[in-house]
Amino acid sequence: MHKTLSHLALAAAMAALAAPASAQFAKPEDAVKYRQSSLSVMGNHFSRIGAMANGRVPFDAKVATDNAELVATLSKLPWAAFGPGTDKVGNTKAKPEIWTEQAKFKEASDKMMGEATKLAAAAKTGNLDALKTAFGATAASCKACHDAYRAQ
Ligand code: ASC
Repeated sequence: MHKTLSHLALAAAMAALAAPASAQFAKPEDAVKYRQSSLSVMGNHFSRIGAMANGRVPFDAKVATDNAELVATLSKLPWAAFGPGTDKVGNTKAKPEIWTEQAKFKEASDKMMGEATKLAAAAKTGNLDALKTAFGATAASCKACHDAYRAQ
């Protein structure tokens, strides 16, 4: 019995993972809200690291690491919410190029996730110069995507 139940649970979990990303949102508006929210929370934690990198608040490696790990985790979230049919919804600033240049958009998002992972590693070293360098590279990857794919 337990074995059957756990098989069912596993099958359900696998079906959920295999489902197209768009199927995870009841409405296109929900996808837009999700991607805007995850990017907003990510930006909040990123800016706390920026405050240290720019000398506005004292460098604390533990705080920087906690925030950078959140950024690295959050950086994985927005992309599944840029599914088909979510291009002209509500107050989105997403440019049509996201859907016409999917390989390039993926490359840009992969770049940002990679830089965020490096930022967390840099924060952990406790070396402020390493943090500054990695913060700059991560910010550049945010900006590159905004410049190409976000309307003013
Ligand atoms: C931030 C934030 C962004 C990026 C970007 C970098 O702190 O919220 O979107 O940095 O402004 O240019």
